[in-house]
Amino acid sequence: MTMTSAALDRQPPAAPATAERKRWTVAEVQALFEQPFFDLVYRAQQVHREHFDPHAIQRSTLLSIKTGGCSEDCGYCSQSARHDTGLERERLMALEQVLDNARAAKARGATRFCMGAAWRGPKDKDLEPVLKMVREVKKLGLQTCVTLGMLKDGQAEQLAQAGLDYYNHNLDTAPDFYGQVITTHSLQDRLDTLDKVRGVGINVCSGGIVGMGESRPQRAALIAQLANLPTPPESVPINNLVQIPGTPLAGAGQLDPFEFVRTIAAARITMPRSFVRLSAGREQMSDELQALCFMAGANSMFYGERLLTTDNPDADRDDRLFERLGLRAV
Ligand code: SAM
Ligand code: DTB
Ligand code: SF4
Repeated sequence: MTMTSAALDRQPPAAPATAERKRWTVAEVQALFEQPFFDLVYRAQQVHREHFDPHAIQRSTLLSIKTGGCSEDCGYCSQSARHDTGLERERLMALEQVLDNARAAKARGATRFCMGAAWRGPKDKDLEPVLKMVREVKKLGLQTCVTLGMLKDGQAEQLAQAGLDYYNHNLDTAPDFYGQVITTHSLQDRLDTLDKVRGVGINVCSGGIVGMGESRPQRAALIAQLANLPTPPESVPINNLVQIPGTPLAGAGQLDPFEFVRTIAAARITMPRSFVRLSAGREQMSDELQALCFMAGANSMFYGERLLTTDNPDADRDDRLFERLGLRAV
């Protein structure tokens, strides 16, 4: 069967063989961050053009299928039961409502539909209805992604059998900052889940958050650990902290926006074949800042007016931005 060029655009690039791949030290990634801004962005744009069409941006739409009441204490998150954020808890969404959202996302032009649940990890009885959602969303002709927390033995296999395309599970931050943000599970727990996902052949979506009060070396360490995974993630979401009143991280100092662009550039250079996603925080960014992120190698975004519990730019605003920049959705 021959593939159309549109279908080819949607294929994740083949992961490079480990033998050819460079291992990045934190110092090397830090040295990237320390380059003059234009040198860094220029290099990132060169690397980007070697591997991708610089005008093509992948678009995923998010839906929170189970909101709030999470047992974990992630310091940034509106959905932790331990933070008083005023968020109303919701049970697992009914299949038909999920499908209505998926149809609307497809009609708007998204190619991937990401379903997020505020769980430490799914119980086996929780997984069954999610498997059904994956199968039914796929039938609409969308790629599927879920983010359900930590997986137990056997659960990744079930997701693979349902035909899941991507599993999102972020490393979130540097190993030596992790304990200041999250205490109810460890970074190793997260790495174990990524191993399970990789082991069954599901594409890995893993990135992190910046703007949580981490240092530049810690941002470099986050990027280095993602780039040095046995196989780099096919998709790397870079989130700028959305400060949520009632969470421990509300009131963290604002990150210099150029430092956010530097983080995108470092991800692009160290993971040349991965889709780097300009993720949470776009609502608070100017169009000009987003354009710099695309120039620094971001080639994926969340599309649609809602992330999980917070706002994202309206699709109309994004469509106008694409037009002004000569970008096209894939
Ligand atoms: N419970 C699952 C988990 O923790 O993997 C899935 C949902 S969780 C909300 C997915 C990711 O969203 C987190 O790992 C984090 O990187 C990102 N995220 C959550 N809240 C955020 C915020 N306020 N600002 C930026 N990113 C955030
Ligand atoms: C990711 O890295 N970012 C998305 C997705 N993966 C699941 C979530 C962003 C959440 C932002 C805060 C909120 O809307 O609750
Ligand atoms: Fe729960 Fe995920 Fe939020 Fe952590 S990030 S509190 S695991 S929903």
